[in-house]
Amino acid sequence: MRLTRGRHRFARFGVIATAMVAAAGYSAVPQDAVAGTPGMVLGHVPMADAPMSATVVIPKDAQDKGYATKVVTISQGGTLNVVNLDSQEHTVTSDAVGAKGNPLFDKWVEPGHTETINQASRLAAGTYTFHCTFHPGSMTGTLVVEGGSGGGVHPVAPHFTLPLRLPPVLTGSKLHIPIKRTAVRIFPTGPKTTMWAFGGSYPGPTIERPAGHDTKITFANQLPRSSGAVTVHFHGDHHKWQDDGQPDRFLIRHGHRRTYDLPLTDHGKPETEATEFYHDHRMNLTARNNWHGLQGFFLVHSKREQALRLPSGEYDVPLMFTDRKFTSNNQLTNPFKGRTRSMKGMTGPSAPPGDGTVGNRILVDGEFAPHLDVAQHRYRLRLLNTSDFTSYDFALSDGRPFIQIGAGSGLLPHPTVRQDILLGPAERADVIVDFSGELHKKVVLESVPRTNPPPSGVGSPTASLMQFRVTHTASDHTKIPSSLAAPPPIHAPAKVSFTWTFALAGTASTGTYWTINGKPFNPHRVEVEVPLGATRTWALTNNAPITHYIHLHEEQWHTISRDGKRPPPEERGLVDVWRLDPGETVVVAAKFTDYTGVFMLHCHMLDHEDDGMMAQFAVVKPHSHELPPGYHPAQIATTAHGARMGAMSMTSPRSLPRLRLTGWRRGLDRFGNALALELAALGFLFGLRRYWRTV
Ligand SMILES: [Cu+2]
Repeated sequence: MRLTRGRHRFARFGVIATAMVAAAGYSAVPQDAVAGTPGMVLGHVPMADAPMSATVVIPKDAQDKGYATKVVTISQGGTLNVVNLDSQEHTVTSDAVGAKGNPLFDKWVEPGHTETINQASRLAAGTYTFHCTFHPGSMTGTLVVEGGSGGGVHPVAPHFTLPLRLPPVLTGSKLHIPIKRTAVRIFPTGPKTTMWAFGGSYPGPTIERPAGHDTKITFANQLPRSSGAVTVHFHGDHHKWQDDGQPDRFLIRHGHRRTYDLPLTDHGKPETEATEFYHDHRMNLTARNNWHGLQGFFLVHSKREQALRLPSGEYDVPLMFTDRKFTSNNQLTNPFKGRTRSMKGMTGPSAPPGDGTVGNRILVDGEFAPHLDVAQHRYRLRLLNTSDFTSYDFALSDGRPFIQIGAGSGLLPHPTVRQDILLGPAERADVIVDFSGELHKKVVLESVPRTNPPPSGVGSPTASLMQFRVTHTASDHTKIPSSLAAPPPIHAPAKVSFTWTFALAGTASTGTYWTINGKPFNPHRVEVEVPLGATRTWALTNNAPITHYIHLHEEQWHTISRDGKRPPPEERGLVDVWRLDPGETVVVAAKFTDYTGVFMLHCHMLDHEDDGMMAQFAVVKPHSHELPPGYHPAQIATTAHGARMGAMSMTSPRSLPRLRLTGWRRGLDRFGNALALELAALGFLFGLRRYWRTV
């Protein structure tokens, strides 16, 4: 996207880069694979003539075009510079990493700036691939360091020192989980990392419950007062709107507690089995609160799943992947501090699209580069990406495939064979990996660059994430059935009744910001109402210049089509997050059962969500347009901008042409609306007081 305001220096700190197998990002020169790379002229550069200084040029529209300098050569000890001629920030970040997993060089460069990459001067002779951490799909290049005495900094392959530490498991029907600061062992050496944690662990305890069994979870906010109120969303679950982790209502304030009631049923039947997760959803602060650690697994098990004889127990392993950036003392950096202190108006709805809370270390279940000792047995791995921003394209180092059996909110109808699996923030994939016949082998789970991303589509970093060590034998009574579990049938209307459009609004002169249907998020506004019991077909369209991952709350959703075609096999189960590359449209459907109330949809790249790419729909009693107190329909949006954009973008049958009101009439109209809102807010407060007394 275009960054049209100049004050973004705090908006993007980090870098995605990665812990990589050294060989993936580095080789000693000369090297055939590198010489064969398009644009490389290694053979034409006489070794003795390698320049003492060279510059990587980032051109205008680099996100689409890549670096202007695809290959750059310096003598060992020479100077490497970078010039950014684009209007966005970019980085030059090595794929290869050092002893602690940091990229060997990593330079962030603002629009219009020139920087020197000092770390490049210390490198050993060799060939180093690099990428932009914000655009790893489209921006890649190669640095060749020539000559020298053989000394210098070399890449280090990850040692996978720490054994994988699974979070504690909670299975009770009434759970109590404090939310507090805790010290987490993320790296094998050095201090532990202070995080905000559910239940004192990161990830939080894995909640495992049978579908159809009511579950009450009480969270107590014991974080420092300065952390503010939090709110917990059960991602993928179906429950009352009060228990949905509303961004600015039903909060858990400092020193208080709140009980969430999850019946785990849908229309009187047990919910589908699913790999869900729970995480904070606080308005404008979701990225911050998740970065600090408020994330955990929620696994729902079903009877039909048990009958399938899939790997279970110790052979069912939830794996949460997420990137973070650390200080030299192993503490989380705070990319949000600068934003909230000195960027007033630069966060929240209508903030400029400063996307990219990214890290340079990828954690697996809260550890950097762990290993897991496995048996010669089939394993069910539940892959979940909880990064604020980054996507990963998962693959196994020995080239074996994943057998994907589930996605998002449930099992797939049939297993599907995947060589690699791209998951954006909040996406899940349940896969089976078979380690039989592999005794004493080591297999690395990697992130690989996304194959042929569409123009401006999201890419993925190269990284070694964790290692499986096949250490022992075990008899295996599991199987991979040819049929798994079809999603419950749905009679979706053929006609799309509402379209959600994700885009930028504004102009270069006024500044741009993220929108849904032309408007930034307003927690009081409801875009569309759905009568309880109705089934609706909606379209999700990405008109923005980059990929978004769109999440719909509350129901478990069917994907009807992707770009006019039948969805791919991995989208034929129930899902709740869809990757939308630029220009893509996904048609989805759900039956709205059990609960009236207000629910969200948003981009799950959490900076986008916090910066306004969020909206709400309401489930209402049939033949009623009654919204809970404190909400109003989009038609009476009170800001001039909201009204204008709302009128332009509504495609609901309910949306009426806006009346051209005269000045005094408009004033009266606004006064009326304001009064209605005040009264509604009062009613809401009284309701809330009553509610609080009852809990
Ligand atoms: Cu987004």
